[in-house]
Amino acid sequence: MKKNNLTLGEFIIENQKHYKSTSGEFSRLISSIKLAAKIVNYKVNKAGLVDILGDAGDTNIQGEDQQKLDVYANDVFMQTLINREIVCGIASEEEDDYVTIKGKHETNENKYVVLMDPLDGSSNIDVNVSVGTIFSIYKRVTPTGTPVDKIDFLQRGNQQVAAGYVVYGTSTMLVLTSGSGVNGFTLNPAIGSFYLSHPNMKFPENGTIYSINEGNYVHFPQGVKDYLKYCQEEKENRPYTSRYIGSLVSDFHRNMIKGGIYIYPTSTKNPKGKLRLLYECNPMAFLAEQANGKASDGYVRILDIKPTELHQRVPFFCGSKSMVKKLEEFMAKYPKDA
Ligand code: P6P
Repeated sequence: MKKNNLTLGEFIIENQKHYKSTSGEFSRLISSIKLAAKIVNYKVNKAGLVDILGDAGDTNIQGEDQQKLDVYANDVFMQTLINREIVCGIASEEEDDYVTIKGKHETNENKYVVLMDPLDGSSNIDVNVSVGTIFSIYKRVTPTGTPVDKIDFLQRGNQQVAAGYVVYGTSTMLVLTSGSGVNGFTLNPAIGSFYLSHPNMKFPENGTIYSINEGNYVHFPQGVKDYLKYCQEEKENRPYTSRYIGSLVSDFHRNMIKGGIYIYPTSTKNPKGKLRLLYECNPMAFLAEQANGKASDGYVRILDIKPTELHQRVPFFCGSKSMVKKLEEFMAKYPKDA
């Protein structure tokens, strides 16, 4: 069979050896994420047709209005993972605290925890712009059979066993790494299967696209302001192109294919940055590094940051290696809080 006709399921089986899991638990975990993605994809594509738009009348811990699809996507991923009894705990942007999942025997014998942003970029839903799901998978650090603890979720990103995203765009793709490169799978909605369409995805070393909300310019650190001026000057292969969708998964995906950098710095409105370390920055940073890219907070590698809180935020600079390195050079000229 030609490699690029592999379904996601077949790919997982073929690459079982990479998953350091002999019992097939990891394959079943990815399979449950795949199923949830298909269910959410169906709803996202129908959002304009049924009364599912608009606020659910609730707000999440971030104080953000919960769109009905946010709530729906969270429920689907949570239920799919719980029903299959594959993980011992889940943390989600839409849940105030982590959720412990006991097995049949009211114990926590499963060894994986999942952290997720079930529907990132949801403010784009009612303007018909791509949104995405982001997930991060760790092995628990507490012994199996004992209660799950916060330390199972507050692991450094360099401990992830897998990470990925689903982009619900012009086509729906699931992009996945388990530490041996990045592979993209495109959903064939007629069949309901994800097919390997983008094997071994890599960030181009250089890029000419920068993604940032320049509306916050006056609040940016001086190093970021200097970098933006560098991007915009008429010199060498500059000015670069500015592209910002306002959906991390979509901006990241385009930058990985074409080359580019995504920047969400600190600002007075977001003094620690806006993006969450555990279920946005760490999984995207794992994917970026596995695709020969780079991800930092402007000073240190994202994957080396020691988490202290489930919903903590960090500045996020991620994409083509040479572009992130150049931005870090500008940031290094000033004290950290300048
Ligand atoms: P802003 C969506 O809410 C999100 O978390 C990312 O997907 C996106 O890149 C960013 O925030 C957009 O934030 O402040 O530019 O609207």
